[in-house]
Amino acid sequence: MQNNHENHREDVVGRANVEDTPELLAYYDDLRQHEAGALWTVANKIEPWEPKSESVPVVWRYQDLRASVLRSLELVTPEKAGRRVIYMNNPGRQDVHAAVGWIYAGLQVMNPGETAAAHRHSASAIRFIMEGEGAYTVVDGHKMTLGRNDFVLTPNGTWHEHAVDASGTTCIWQDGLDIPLVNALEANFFEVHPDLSEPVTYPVDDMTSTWGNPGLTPASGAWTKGYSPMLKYEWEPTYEALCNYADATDGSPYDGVMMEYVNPSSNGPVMQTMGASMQLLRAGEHTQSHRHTGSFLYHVAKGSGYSIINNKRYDWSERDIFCVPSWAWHEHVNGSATQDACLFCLNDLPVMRALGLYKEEGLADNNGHQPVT
Ligand code: GTQ
Repeated sequence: MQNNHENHREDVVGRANVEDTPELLAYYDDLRQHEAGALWTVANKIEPWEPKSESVPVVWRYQDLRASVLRSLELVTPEKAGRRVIYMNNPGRQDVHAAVGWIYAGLQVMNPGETAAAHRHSASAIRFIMEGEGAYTVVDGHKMTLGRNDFVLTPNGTWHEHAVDASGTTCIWQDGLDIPLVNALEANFFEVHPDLSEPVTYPVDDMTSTWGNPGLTPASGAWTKGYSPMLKYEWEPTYEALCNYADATDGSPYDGVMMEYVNPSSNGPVMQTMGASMQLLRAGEHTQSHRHTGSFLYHVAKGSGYSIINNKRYDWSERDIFCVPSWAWHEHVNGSATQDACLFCLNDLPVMRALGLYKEEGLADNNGHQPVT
């Protein structure tokens, strides 16, 4: 695999047009002795290049994974495993456990009455609830009850634990974290809570009640942290907002009717390293193709259809997870002529934007549609 990586580098970058004479080869050997090398042997500065992701498009079908995820209930406990999670591995990536780009994803499962101990780390996380009743997460003393298609943050540095009420049912949710990015930046700290649990010190769901009111912000609510104080975003108001917005707009030719989850104190992304959106594709809608930098992990919250990613068709239905790597052409199709479809998306756009690396272009040819090969 390392070879693949090297080959790939050569395709993207190309070698300079310098011939390997015995004199030069000896010179390269000499440089190696000093832990150095000649730039023109790894990167020419003649040909243009553009991002070529090592990650490949993948659909993780829930129908295929669900039974395996449930099987882990019999094999390990959250006490022993820390977190009972099956992670998603992008087949193009052998260097780290990534679903796409520098984003990690997993499916976590818990039985009623189980708890996963409180811990904290520099990586930031989100959870998107897939099935089950009675799940909750506690973040720095704020307890959040969680239902289907709810989305919850566990931002970097916050103590967080997960559990399912004894009166609930088996719960499965998607985890999404920036672990590969934070590890690549060599900035990850991790620690288990000394008491294995963090007491609940606020009224249940207080942050959603305080910050989740459309067009209103708490008068005494200064918030200076880098992440959204609205730690939980529920499905019902999200879907209602999308339906309202759909009445008022044609939407984007590339994304349909799309809304971003925001930090209500800044209108910026929910966390510094990861952003999230929910988009509605109207019945029969077929968007046009575009591509942009950044890595995108989609979760089908509602409906079914397909996406065309770099000239290949990928079918999806409710609960499937799929990815669009950086700079890949993509267009989405709602497969139903009568029902809308909704795609939740986790991405690293805040990183791309903060570092000045965001770039986007639309497909001009063929009315904006990719040929499927
Ligand atoms: O729930 O805190 O899938 O720390 C991976 C690492 C979940 C979590 C994961 C984690 C968590």
